[in-house]
Amino acid sequence: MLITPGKLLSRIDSPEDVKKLEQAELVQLCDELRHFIIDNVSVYGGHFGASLGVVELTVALHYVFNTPYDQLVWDVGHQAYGHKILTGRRDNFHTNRLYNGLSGFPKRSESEYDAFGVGHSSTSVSAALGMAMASKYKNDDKRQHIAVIGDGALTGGMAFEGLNHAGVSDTNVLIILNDNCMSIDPNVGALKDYLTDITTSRTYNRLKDEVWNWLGKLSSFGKSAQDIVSKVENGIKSTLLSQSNLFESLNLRYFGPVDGHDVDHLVTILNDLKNIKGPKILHCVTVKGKGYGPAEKGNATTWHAPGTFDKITGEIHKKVMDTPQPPKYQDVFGHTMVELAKMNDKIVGITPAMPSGSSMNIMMKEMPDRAFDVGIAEQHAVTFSAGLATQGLIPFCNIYSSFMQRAYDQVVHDVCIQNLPVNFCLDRAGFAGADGPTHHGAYDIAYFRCLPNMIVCAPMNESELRNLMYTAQLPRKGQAFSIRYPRGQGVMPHWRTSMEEIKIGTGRKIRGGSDLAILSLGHVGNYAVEVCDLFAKQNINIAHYDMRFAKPLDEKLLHEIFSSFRKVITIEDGCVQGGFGSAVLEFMADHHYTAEVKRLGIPDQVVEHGEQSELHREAGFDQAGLEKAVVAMLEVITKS
Ligand SMILES: Cc1ncc(C[n+]2csc(CCOP(=O)(O)OP(=O)(O)O)c2C)c(N)n1
Repeated sequence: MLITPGKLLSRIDSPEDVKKLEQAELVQLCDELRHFIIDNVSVYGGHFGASLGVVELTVALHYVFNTPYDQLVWDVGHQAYGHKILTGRRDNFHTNRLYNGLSGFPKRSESEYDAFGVGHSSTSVSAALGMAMASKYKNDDKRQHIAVIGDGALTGGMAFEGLNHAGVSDTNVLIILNDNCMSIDPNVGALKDYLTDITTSRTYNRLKDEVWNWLGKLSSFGKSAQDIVSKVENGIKSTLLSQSNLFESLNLRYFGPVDGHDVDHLVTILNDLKNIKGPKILHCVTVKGKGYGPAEKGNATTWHAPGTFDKITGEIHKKVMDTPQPPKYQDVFGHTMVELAKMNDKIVGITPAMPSGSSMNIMMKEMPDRAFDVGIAEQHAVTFSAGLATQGLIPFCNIYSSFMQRAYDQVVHDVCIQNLPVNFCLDRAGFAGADGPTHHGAYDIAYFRCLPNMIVCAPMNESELRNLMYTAQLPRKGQAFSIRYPRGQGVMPHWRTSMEEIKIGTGRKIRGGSDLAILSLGHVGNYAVEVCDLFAKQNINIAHYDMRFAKPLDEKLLHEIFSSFRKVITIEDGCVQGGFGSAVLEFMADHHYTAEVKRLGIPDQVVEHGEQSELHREAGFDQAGLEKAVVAMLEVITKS
């Protein structure tokens, strides 16, 4: 379906074209940009509310700053659709997030306007500061460096590490705080309350308005602008000694709060800020989903990334199925948490800012005292869980596999070295799909498998997930327990099975065979079930083992397998380097087995975005890839 841009937007092929417009025309451009985003996302899906909330900011930034010479860094990047559309990607925008199409996030290889690649949050201040420092080093004091960061992303510790450094850096960095009181779910924590306080503090804002009055005159004051601002600021600082501003305390000049939807005002302010040297922060108040009624009035979490919808009625399209469908793994996690927590009062749940994404919100609703959203703070989530475990509680810390990368040292230093029994549930393990490489959970088997005091497992279906969670809450002496499962649905429509213990480090034989053995880890084992059935019809007998644990390996089962088979295929939805297949090879080497082994998994390269099935196919471990691997091995058998 062809989506036609409005009259002004159709003429915008780059920010140069935005600059050619009269300032008075920007309101219309914003309107057209907003509608273009609504038209596209309603048909093709993607992130939604965040991009609508920064339409005016996006237009004002490209109107005022000289991108790509000036460096514009978006935090997380899910709000950069307007930026993409204004920077030469309008006509390709319908391919956003599709296989071989545009990335849903800024990406350096995609455009020179994407100053820094993103996907994970809270990196923008550090990245922009690095760029600003490089300009300082090169004696380029003309170049501007802008980080746009949301109030949610600001809860991430790394953002504070950046602010802490920026405050003493004497660099030309402008941090724009896009404050809409939302993360994906409502923003949490004391910082959120602080931002609300400074947004609503009358004394503070009255005095700040005086700064703005002065700033209005800046252009005519030319070089003395700096002095004027300093004088007014000093006045404010002494008056507000008892009410000091967090950002100013960190030595950043704080401006705002301003209405982030008044494009005219934003242009004036940004032009003025361009003339003020040094690190500074502009606090913009915006509304997530701005300009689209159902998103503004409805549930902002739903409209963060609603999928496709009817743009007239606001009705979100849902697939209607005739037969009961398997649930999403995340929902099995969420419901099972509540069931287990009712049985065991030591269980608590932790999520870093992903209550809806992980379905921890089910427990948060039923047991608000026992489930915690700690903000976008993976490192804190892990160490907080470690603290809970020292006191005998049983934490289930749910973190997407790719976000867990943030907290690796905490897992090593705070959990494993101290041998604390923390349970990790890694959602979105394997290919994440349309979010692409920043979100693929490719590495966790490899990065956890090498740690002492760490158990690594993956369920093949809903029932196994429940059993593994059940097992993880049983008393044990130390050891972290990591359970990884993919994005999306499992395979069991009737999934509320009774739970039972799975002995740690045991796999199961799903099917016997004689010609070849497939060893699977996790949900991709279901491909193996299909493949074995297929070959059985041709009297080729392939054995299949659902190994369940990458660590500890089921050595008894492996001895059995390598004593019987000369041909083995391992399959996992994780990196082949250092993953489950590698663990099997290590076992073979340690025990002097020889066999031909083919490892299927995520190759040693950056795999881009697309449907999960497309990516499995590309990586060669979907059903067809597995079939191919079997055929290749059996042909060898026939020849020999
Ligand atoms: C390290 C990390 N953890 C979690 C996420 C998932 N995530 C994506 S957007 C988002 C909320 C960001 O909130 P905010 O910065 O306020 O932007 P808004 O969507 O409100 O515009 C979260 C938690 C992420 N991208 N990176």
